[in-house]
Amino acid sequence: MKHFLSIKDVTDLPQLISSGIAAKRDPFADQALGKNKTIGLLFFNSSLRTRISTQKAAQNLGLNVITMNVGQDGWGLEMEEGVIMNGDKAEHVKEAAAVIGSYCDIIGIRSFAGLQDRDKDYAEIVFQQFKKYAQVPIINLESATRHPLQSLADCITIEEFKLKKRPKVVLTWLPHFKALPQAVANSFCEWMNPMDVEFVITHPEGYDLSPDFVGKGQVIYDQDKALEGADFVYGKNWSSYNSYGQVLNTDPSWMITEAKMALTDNGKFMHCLPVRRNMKVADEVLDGPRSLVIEQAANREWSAQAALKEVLLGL
Ligand code: AN0
Ligand code: CP
Repeated sequence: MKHFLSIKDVTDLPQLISSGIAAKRDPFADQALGKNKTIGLLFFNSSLRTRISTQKAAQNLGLNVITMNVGQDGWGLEMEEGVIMNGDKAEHVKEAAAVIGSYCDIIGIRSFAGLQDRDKDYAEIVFQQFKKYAQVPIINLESATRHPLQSLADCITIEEFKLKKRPKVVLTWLPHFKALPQAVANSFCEWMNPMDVEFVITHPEGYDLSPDFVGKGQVIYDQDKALEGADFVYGKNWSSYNSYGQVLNTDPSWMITEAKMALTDNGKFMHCLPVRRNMKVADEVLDGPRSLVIEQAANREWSAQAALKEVLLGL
């Protein structure tokens, strides 16, 4: 059984990127692969892109799709073992996952970090429990610590738009007043590490990501210096990992503007979306020719299709 939970489940990254690009050129080539099979997409949190692109990719592969907002419409699910269920959770994941696994050949799950307890979030209990009790392959639609379908779409986008053999890619923290997870940033680091890119990460002091994800990424705390000569600027806000889940800084000078982009080598701007305009990124960048955000989001369909194809081949 082949899960798709992180880059650790990928055996050949260049091949997976090529598979996504091939799906974009010929979306229905593998229609027979998913015929008479069902994927269940379970959302504990909101989504626009992940929900629609994964559904579309699954349909391109001939799969039947069932989508459920479990966080809203389902019974509250208890994830811990051996507890007395006298609280607000009506059902245990042991039964829920086993039942959903009996209806579906593949299960996709979105479950964000709670940002209260680092050990608990980083243990990925929701995914571990579904993996254990559903007995079918699990796809990560953004977990507490990772968003691999986003990262694969980001890799596809960089491959498509790069003008140099080894482009400079800068992940920059962006200001925001709300606490957001580290998942997108963690995952982006994890996927940039094996890519043939010069990878730089910039953020204010106190926003260091877990070294397990940073890997070979070069951390430069001065954003202007980090942006020098960049070919791709990848913006994202995240809350602190060390002071877990806290907002330590909202300095507006970290917002990406045309003046910031002028420091790059005619660089392109990327963001996973949703993005708050003129808080994280200025209108002038998002509405200008440097923005790749729509192309990047469109590639979510092809990253999902490449990942689902791998999982279907391993059934
Ligand atoms: C989420 C996050 O930062 O993880 C989802 C991004 C794809 N973003 C928000 O909650 C705004
Ligand atoms: N980028 C992304 O995952 O978007 P959604 O949260 O809308 O799915």
